[in-house]
Amino acid sequence: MSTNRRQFLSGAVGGIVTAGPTAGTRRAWAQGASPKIQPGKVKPGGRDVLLVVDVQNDFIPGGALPVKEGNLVVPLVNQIAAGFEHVIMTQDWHTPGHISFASAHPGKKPFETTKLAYGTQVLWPDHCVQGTAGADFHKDLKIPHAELVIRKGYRKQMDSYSAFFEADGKSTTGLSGYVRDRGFRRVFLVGLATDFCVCWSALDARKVGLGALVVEDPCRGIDADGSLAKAWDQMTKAGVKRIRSADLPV
Ligand code: VGL
Ligand code: ZN
Repeated sequence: MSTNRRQFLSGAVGGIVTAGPTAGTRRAWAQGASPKIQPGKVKPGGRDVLLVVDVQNDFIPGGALPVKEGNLVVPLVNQIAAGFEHVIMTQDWHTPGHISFASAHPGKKPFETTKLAYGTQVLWPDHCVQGTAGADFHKDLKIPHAELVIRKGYRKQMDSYSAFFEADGKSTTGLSGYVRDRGFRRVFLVGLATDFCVCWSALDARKVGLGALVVEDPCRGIDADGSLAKAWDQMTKAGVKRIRSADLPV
């Protein structure tokens, strides 16, 4: 992709606030308040796509790698998805004995880390094993018009938090090509977990020149060792917008 197209695309996010700030709002910003997007002012259109990240049984309380309150995102995700013409869902999809599992590393426990060829890997409980009930989408997730389900983390020797690139930052899932071919310009992200798969996907969306907006309330984080605050920091620095469902016309 050319630099010009990248610049154009990254500028696209700037167009979401339709009303200009009032003098009072500008004063508040000058005093350090972050610019708030007006309720209902972000209007998804034909060049926007909603990425529903890993709303799978293993990430729900009771699952193998439960995300606190993960179940609470489901009704909101359904509601938001209904307002999008285009939806892509992701599914964490590991081989048995996957390299990201603590059980594959003798002496290691879940949430410890290890060094692998592609960098530091957090080690997880066995989760989202291909074809198991834990890898299924939550039974109440209802997005019949989703156009693509992208599976990731299926290479035994490499993890993939991001829906775009695997943990080496180079191996592609094919999603950036799909998004380009479909002409999408902005990706809205919801799902689990904020600080891992949502964050890494949002950062990679920016890397391939897309606008990226994380809708905060239909997300929940794992927050292992400060990972949630770090994730928001990284996302903000990369130009990922943080919005709430109330900013959408749903
Ligand atoms: C995820 C840890 C391991 C996620 C997936 O969906 O955020 N986190 N695998
Ligand atoms: Zn995983």
